[in-house]
Amino acid sequence: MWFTGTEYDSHQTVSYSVGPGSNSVITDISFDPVINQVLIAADDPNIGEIDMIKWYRNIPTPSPTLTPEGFKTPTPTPIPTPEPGKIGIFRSSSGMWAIRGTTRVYFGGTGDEPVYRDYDGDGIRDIGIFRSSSGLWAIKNITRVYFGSSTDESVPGDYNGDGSCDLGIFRDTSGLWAIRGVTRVYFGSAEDTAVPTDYDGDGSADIVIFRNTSGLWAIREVSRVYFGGALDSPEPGDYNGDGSSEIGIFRPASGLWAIRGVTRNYFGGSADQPVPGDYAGDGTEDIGIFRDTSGLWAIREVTRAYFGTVGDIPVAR
Ligand SMILES: [Ca+2]
Ligand SMILES: [Ca+2]
Ligand SMILES: [Ca+2]
Ligand SMILES: [Ca+2]
Repeated sequence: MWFTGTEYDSHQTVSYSVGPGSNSVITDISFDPVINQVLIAADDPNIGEIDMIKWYRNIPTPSPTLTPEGFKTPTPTPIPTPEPGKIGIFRSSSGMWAIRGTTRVYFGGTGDEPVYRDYDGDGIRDIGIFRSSSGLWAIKNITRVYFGSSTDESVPGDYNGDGSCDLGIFRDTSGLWAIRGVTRVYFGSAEDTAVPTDYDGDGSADIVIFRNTSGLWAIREVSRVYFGGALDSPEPGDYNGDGSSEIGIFRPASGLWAIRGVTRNYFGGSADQPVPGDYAGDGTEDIGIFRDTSGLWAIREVTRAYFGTVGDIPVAR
């Protein structure tokens, strides 16, 4: 199913068409004054898993800018900087994605795992799901491939350092890491949690496991350290903004955040899901929690907001 349409502004009407296929029907047309956009939604009842939505935005006419005469220096191709962490949720019961202040779309459904990363390297995270029952990766407007199966854990990351997230799975029964188009290696086992991120700061995600029975962090070809234990959730990230990730844990029972070599703080507790991310957009990971019983997002020293409800999966990073 697809849409065509004209851009909306305050003096025009929206036109649209839906196709191909005779079963597609318009299900919703509404205007959201908060984000100043018109929404048109459509659904093919024979294709239940993914609904499509299109927003039409009031785009102001750019004012002309004066071009200086004379010598011009070539403009280097800008390297996209990663966008800041955003408060957002995926509601698998309906397939709804809601990113606070920007996006509300339907993509995926029950049983799907949200994999919200930048798959095309433009610096903007893309909406996507991994459906382990079939191994489907569906990345909105970018790709749809089958990679992995029901025994696999998704481990998306930029393993080759080209700026785009690569599709990958960790099969703990054999310790296989299969990164599509990049590598296949064996590292870790059934007792391990995969925690890939860039620990050595070379721009590529590293293959890493956390073994909570012993607190072992094993970073392939880099190091092995012991930090944390059985009660802890591994939460690595670049908490000091130096370009490489630190080992870190969240201990729900006490609300402890322990970031190796950086900080120890108490924030949140056993009712909370850890959602660290760079919410301030300064290149440093912030400590944060999502409490689905109340929809609370509390980001330490950055913000507090209410967004989402029980059962929603946070997709902050
Ligand atoms: Ca992108
Ligand atoms: Ca890549
Ligand atoms: Ca690395
Ligand atoms: Ca760091």
